[in-house]
Amino acid sequence: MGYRVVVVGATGNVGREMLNILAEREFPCDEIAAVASSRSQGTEIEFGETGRMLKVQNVDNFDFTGWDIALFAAGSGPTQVHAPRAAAAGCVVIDNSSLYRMDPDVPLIVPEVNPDAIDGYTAKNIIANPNCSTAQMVVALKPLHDAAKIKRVVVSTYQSVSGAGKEGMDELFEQSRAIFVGDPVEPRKFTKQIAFNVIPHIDVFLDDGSTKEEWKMVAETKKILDPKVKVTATCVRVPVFIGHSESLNIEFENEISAEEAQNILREAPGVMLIDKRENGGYVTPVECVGDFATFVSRVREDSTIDNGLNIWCVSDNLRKGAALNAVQIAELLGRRHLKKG
Ligand code: 11C
Repeated sequence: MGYRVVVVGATGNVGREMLNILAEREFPCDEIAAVASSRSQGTEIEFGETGRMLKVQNVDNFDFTGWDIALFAAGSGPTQVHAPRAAAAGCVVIDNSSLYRMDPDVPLIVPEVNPDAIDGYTAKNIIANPNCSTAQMVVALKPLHDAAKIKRVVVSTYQSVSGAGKEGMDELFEQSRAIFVGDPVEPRKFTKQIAFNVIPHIDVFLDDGSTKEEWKMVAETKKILDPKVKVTATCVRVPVFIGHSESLNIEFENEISAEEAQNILREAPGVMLIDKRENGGYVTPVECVGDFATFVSRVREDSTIDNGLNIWCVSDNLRKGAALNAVQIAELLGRRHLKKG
């Protein structure tokens, strides 16, 4: 016997990946519902590559009673309305929006990092999924933190346009085409030209001059990994369709060599170390698309500080950064709490 699973926001970038990953990982679904806004009602969407077509249902009148798990990829507005409704109906919500992440009664989970925290989900029947740039970073940091205790991380991100949804991907495509044919370039979703450019601005500005994306990396890392770890971030949008990259400078309390770090990362859950120190011996975003792993390359010592390392980290932001992590949370929930069969 399996689960009755709902995907809310099923027609978006992340919702589609949720359906793909549920199918790929053979999540035990007895029944699956694809749910979205009224605009998509009645359209059909494939359940992964199973050939099974799902008719999209309208979230406004979807009854969550009797459903076990709802994976939400609907954005904060609709989530605010429908996630509490689903949770009150007894359906456990796994939410990809930022709405509940810092709520003390809602666990914020990356299964490779803080699986035990999931036990607190019963307070609200809601579990939060972190921001994509945080998720891949904490997967890479966790085994190193366990080995040598991290004091501080300086991270610079190179984030793909799919983090801004399908509109972001369309904008990169259309601007690239416009530049080739000599048409004018008109930024819409992004604040400046994204094609053949980089933009040091993701999400809204905060009073201290940082952006909300940068704040999320700081606050979410503390909640997931360790409140004592200090993080300072600069988040940058780059003209890549899928795959976020990060350069991490890490300062440890205890000594750790690059070779020790490589050996630890080689065995770490969720991490794939590709670090050959030769031309092409590292991973770039185009190579990580469709994969489950957080790839780590360029592990080296930082001789300008005591106990410092630099690493390069790349992952599919729609997968580990969103849909995969949500499905892994559902798997963890099944193993620990919602046992079936
Ligand atoms: C981006 N990281 O790349 C964002 C997208 O809080 O879940 C995800 C925003 C979030 O634009």
